[in-house]
Amino acid sequence: MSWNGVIDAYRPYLPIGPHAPIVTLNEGNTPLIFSPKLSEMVGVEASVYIKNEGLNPTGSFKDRGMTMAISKAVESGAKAVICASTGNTSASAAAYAARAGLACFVLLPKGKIARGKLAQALMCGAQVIALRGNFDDALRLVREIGQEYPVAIVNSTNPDRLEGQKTASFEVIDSLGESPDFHFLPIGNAGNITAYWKGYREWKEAGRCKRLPRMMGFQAAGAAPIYLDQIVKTPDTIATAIRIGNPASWRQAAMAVSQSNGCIDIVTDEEILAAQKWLAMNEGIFVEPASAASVAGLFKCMGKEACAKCPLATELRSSLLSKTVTIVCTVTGHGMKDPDVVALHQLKSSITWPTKDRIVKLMGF
Ligand code: AN7
Repeated sequence: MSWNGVIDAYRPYLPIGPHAPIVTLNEGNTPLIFSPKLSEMVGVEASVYIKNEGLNPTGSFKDRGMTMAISKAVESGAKAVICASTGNTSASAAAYAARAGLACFVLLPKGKIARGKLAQALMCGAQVIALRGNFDDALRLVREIGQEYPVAIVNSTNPDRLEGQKTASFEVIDSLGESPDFHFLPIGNAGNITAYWKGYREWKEAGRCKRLPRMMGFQAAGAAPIYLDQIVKTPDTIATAIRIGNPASWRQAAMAVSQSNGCIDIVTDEEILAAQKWLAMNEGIFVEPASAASVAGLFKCMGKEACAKCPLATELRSSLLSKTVTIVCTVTGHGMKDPDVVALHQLKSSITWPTKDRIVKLMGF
């Protein structure tokens, strides 16, 4: 059966009428990949899966929400859309707006957008406005402009975005036949963890599962307002996608974590880069730094540095984990979006005057 995107798959559960025009790039239906190595590290009866959202049409989870936001914008007669972005939202908005024939304006923090994402937005014809300031400044301006001018805001402050993004939880439950025990996610503007929690609750109400997961959210140590419980004025992290100091869905994300008996914690840039490298080296899954925050979080929960409140660490310490446990880590964006961080890992070598002998010697033969 052909896959025609998340609205086609889940229309009865989305706030969109039967006759609304659908703008889709066949997003969603991303693989849930079993990781034998992570499973073994967690425990004998553990199953750890990676939900690879980097395999969406524009290479990030944003497409699930964007199909909803742009379809609804078309339905309402909008001619233009606008968003603030750390990169992925702009790439997704630009692609879906191009498909719909809408003008697309994106406000970005200057010099802090991964090169691949900027290339995507520019190639799809978005009008890119780079600002001195961070994402939070850009979002504030977008909200003001959206109130006064005829442009639809397609940030996750638009509830349609979160409605689309909740379909990732539907897919996880449909694949596993039940909710996982723990769901690990990176947190930036905090929309995605909010959307996942909504999706899990709705699929339980719809009778598709019996229980709910614990939501485990990870912020970069230099951009951790929810963890610190205060706005971070100058957020900083190598994971530019989550370089956010005042998340729009702050309250909802905190609620998702407390209602699910989960945890919010931080991971350092070093831990993020180590997890990114580990995933690529051990599972062949190349993700962007922000995405690796979920896996870095799982490593942290398994280690001595786990925060005192961490429910997984508590279970691991009291060796409750002789029972089966299922863990899902969402990786949110593709590694090719941010080629510059790869330069941090050195090339093995380069050969100025190549000969077969020199090459095989380098190969260790
Ligand atoms: C790869 O593109 O905010 O907590 O403007 O690109 O729902 O914000 C991106 C966020 C995680 C955080 N991983 O998700 C934007 C933007 C990746 C991301 C997040 C983002 P939210």
